[in-house]
Amino acid sequence: PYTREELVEKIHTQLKKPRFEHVLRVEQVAMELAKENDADVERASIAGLCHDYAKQRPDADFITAIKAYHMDPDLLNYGNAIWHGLVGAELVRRELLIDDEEILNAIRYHTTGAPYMTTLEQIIYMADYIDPKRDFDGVEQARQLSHEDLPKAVAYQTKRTLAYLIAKNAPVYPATLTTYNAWVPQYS
Ligand code: DGI
Ligand code: FE
Ligand code: FE
Ligand code: FE
Repeated sequence: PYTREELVEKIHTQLKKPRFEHVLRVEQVAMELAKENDADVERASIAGLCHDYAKQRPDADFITAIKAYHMDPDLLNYGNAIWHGLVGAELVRRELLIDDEEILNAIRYHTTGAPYMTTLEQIIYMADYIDPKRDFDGVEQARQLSHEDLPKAVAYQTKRTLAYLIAKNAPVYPATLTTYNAWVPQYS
């Protein structure tokens, strides 16, 4: 496996400066949340670093991967926002040689969430959302909940994201709705 330094170097070649710096901040937040929740800090570091690895890949790379790895063809109806996590995890597996399924799932589900998420998966989902440089209505509440009650924070983000997509008339990926149903009624 690659060391952290080797991963950072590889990720650096894939991302422009603002996105690379986002990834380093998400790593730090993820490590903090891991300490607070007795999760594996090293896995939180790796997943935080790798979560947006594929964010700046051309669409053609994702389309090729969806076909080559026989992924759900419905993915082809979406775009980078959905692909960089769900399909990006396959690129991370092959290009960064990461085979830890929990790290791969944390990357896979960091945008849409999933009906069942381990503590590490919840941590990456939230760390991405509360990146200290993010500034949007509700981010302070999301930060507070993330440090107090992780499942409540997951429910909060899921509800806010769905409301935001609907307000924009954006297409909602079905897994995003499944995440809503699994988390919002139970943890809000
Ligand atoms: O990659 P980041 O910008 O750090 O963050 P992210 O991977 O959480 O991506 C967030 C974007 O993805 C945000 O603009 C909302 C969008 N998104 C989340 N769920 C869906 C979605 N976009 C569509 N079209 N459909 C979804 O279900
Ligand atoms: Fe992302
Ligand atoms: Fe996110
Ligand atoms: Fe991100």
